[in-house]
Amino acid sequence: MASTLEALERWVNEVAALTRPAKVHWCDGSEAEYQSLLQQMLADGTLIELNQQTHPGCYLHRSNPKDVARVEHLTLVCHPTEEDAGPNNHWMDPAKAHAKMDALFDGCMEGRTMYVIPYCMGPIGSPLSRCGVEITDSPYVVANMKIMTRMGNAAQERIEREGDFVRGLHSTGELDPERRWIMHFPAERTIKSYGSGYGGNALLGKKCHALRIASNQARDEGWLAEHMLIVGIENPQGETHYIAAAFPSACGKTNLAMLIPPEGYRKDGWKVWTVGDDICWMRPGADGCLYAINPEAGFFGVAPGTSNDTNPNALKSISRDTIFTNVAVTADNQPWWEGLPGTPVTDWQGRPYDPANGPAAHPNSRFTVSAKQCPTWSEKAEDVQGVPISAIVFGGRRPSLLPLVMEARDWTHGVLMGAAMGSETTAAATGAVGVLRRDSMAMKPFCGYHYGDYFQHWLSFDRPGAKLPKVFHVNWFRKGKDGKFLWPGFGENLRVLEWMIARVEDKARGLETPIGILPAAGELKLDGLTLPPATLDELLAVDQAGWQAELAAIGDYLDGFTPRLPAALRAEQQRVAEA
Ligand code: GTP
Ligand code: SPV
Ligand code: MN
Repeated sequence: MASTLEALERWVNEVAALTRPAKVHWCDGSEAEYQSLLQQMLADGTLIELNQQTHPGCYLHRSNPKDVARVEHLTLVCHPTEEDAGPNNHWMDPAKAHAKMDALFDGCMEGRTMYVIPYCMGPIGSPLSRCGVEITDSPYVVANMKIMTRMGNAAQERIEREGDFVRGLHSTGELDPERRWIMHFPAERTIKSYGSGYGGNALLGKKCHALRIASNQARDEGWLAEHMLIVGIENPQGETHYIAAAFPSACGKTNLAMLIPPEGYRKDGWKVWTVGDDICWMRPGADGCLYAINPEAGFFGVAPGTSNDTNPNALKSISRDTIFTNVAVTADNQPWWEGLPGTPVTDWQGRPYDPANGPAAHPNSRFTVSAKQCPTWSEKAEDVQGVPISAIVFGGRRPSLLPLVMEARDWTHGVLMGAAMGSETTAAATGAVGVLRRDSMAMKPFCGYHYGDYFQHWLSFDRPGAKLPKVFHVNWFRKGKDGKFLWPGFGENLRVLEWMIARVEDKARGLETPIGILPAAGELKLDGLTLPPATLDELLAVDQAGWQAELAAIGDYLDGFTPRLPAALRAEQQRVAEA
């Protein structure tokens, strides 16, 4: 359709008139284009070559030290009406926000190249996919978008066919935290981001489009855009169940998505398939089941803690053709972070490593890598129909109270479990780390509209003919009195997933408790694991007094979304509190 191309060209021209670049480059997504961007960034110091013998095609980017994470206080959702943004978002009047942003963009690309990146979130041929165009002055952003999305000609052709795309405008600006804003205009399907080059702030296909804007599209069109991994668990009979799990930032999605089964399970023939590690779009199919796609094509994963003990699949994925951001390097120029063997000599800021300066790698240092490099990458990630979801899992960092696993008795109870989620904050966003906060469905920083409406949207999937997944809540992060994690986590988490699958298949009875269904005695398979029985008891205990207080706090939290809080959700909280 010529008219779509015209609309796209008109917008690109408008942006160029405002930002006044020396050159405009339309990205075709080719390998040659990627290589030439790498060369240019190596020449100007944006990228530093890493050891090409041990890490072919791997490069390091050191960001501005004041630009290392998402900035939630500078991230706004500008609905025409403030109410629609909800108490879960920061808001500004759209006209005011546009004026503020356009003043920043005025002439900001002078003397530089403006890149136009057409991209598709999801397989090019999938009806569940959605497209966007990001305009940026950052070659680092272009290179990352090339890895993280289906970018270039194929996406542009789909856009021209479909006639619809999300507009994203980005400039790194001066990287001044005082002149930094990430603005969303859901009604216009538009994003404007200025002053940061960091992942979630700058790779607009990711959180800005695939969650904040897409959550609005999803509500209008009857689907869900979620901060979830998607993993396939294949049993020894060759049957695969797909599980979608929402954990807040830096709380274990990448790790669970790439899990390696414990030895006994491997011997028995269990396999794990990675479909996605951060974002999941799902919608009901004709058979009433929820079908999910991963809109991304790569991983933008947390580096620290990634090791052969915790996540060997991630480590294998990033042994070549990877962009590292804010990691340390060793004497022989290999990337390094806390959790890896070896010794750092240069820290993430390029200084000689000195423990007095803190960790060698930034706690939110990351790798960007094509998903295809993951040894457990699933063919189903390219399936245009998506994968059927058997179970939805919520979880967070909860040092106490929350059991290792519990199952919701029905969908409404499951929505309550998701809405009630809490977690300790992490380095993925600027601000204090380790502070417990509510993070409903792991979407607090990403839900692009009022949480009350969002909870109602979730509840609305429970309708005649629906075959909804079972809903669970997990907690890998319970700590003992010594401050250490009670549960070994990582690969051992498969034991918990196996119980969930047994529940889905009606092969485990479970134990009804006031807070939900827990594994009955003996139902969690622990063979080959040295876990003291007292520890297991602690992990599965229901502390009545603690839960009374928790449920009261959940009630208060939910009341914060009045008058848009669904009455059914408040009633469900009361039901559980009185159970
Ligand atoms: P985002 O990309 O920020 O959305 O994060 P993510 O949810 O994908 O987090 P990721 O899997 O990268 O985990 C981040 C941190 O959690 C790392 O430091 C991991 O080592 C730690 N972690 C992951 N799984 C487990 C687990 O089962 N147990 C424990 N104790 N730590 C875990
Ligand atoms: C997160 O913070 O949840 C991430 C990294 O996955 S970012 O893309 O920066 O949002
Ligand atoms: Mn994330």
